[in-house]
Amino acid sequence: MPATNAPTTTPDGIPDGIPDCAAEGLPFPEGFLWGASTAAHQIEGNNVNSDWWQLEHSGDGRIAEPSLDAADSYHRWPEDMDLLAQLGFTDYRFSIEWARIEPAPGHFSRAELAHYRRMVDGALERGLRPMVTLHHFTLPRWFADRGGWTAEGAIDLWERYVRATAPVIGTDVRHVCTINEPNMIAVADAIRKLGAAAGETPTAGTPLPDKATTDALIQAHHRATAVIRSFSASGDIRVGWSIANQVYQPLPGAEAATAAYSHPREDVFIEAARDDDWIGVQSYTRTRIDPDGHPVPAPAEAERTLTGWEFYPQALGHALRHTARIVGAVPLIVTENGIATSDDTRRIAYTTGALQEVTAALEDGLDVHGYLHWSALDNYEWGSYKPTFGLIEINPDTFERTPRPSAVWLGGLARAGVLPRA
Ligand code: IFM
Repeated sequence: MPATNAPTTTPDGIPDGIPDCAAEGLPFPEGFLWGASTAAHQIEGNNVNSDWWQLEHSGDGRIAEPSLDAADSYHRWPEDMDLLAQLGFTDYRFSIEWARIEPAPGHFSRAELAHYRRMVDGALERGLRPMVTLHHFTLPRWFADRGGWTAEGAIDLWERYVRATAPVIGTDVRHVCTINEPNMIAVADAIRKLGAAAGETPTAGTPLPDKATTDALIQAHHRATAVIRSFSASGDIRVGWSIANQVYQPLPGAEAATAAYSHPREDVFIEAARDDDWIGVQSYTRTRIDPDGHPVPAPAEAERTLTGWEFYPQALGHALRHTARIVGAVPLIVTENGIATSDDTRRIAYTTGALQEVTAALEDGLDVHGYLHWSALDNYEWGSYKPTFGLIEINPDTFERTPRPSAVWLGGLARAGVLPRA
């Protein structure tokens, strides 16, 4: 299934200016996942039955721009998968959309389940191993309207949805991510409650996640894990979830304050993964904490990305080691890591630094099973299209896909089967 604009470049023929670190690299461990990630609402378009669509059109000014057609991947997913496979990637993480599958309580769309099953088959046919996320931030409107995760009966309703996804997952999806960044979902709930109470939202650091949402999400994850393991008993499905690692770093004398800051915001979610088959590590930047337990802004001279985050690729090494310390023997997979930039040479520089951290972690004996870059495509960054995270550029008018040099470079590493060393 050739895509017309796919680069045919191999590591031997990479264009000028793209570093080739394959020569001195560390060979991937057997079965290493090498891929890119996306999420349904951010790329599909017209997710009209979701709570996010409702928020985007509420007219209350909280959202800068609506998602509308996004990258039209609902229709163009074959093209996206063609490109990723041709670039050299071996794994593709995408999410399936609860709001499409169950647009009204208890009404499951056979057409949407078939749509997502076609995506799983499409990935497998192209030699891409699918990693399927069941919930990536967006909820069906009806579920949000009845109170979301902490409403009575919410976990049973979630379980009913997870059971309904059995035909999509089958026995041939290897990795299932139950919930993406549950810690950020609990933070968002806390902000919503604060906003409702005080008429405003906090601006500094990571707000304390809502405790009731935290507990509900951990329960939801454990429930989903049991269900998926039961319907895949004859297969080799590995279930986990992905945590947003903010890389809390103590300033001198702030070790205890940092540990206290980190626990409810991150560690409690990592602890909940101790019986999982893998845990997803998602890291972008760092947050330094002072001895009073307050986050300290990055220095004024620090390079910042289009999201305003400090350019700090070393964050991934900290995130992997922090996660491993808490979770124990559970395998680690980097399920997101990347940079919003309009300068693709900075994307390559950032990703090189991050991959060198993965190499160092492996050499130190950490059990890292994969690296999936965020993101495969430019996408809807929760309120704005301005922060471009994509290895593949999207023309917002024509939806034309153009792989950036970083995509060719990263795919080249996949083909060479190596990770760069520092
Ligand atoms: O775009 C998000 C994604 O949905 C979850 N992890 C962080 C990304 C960048 O902000």
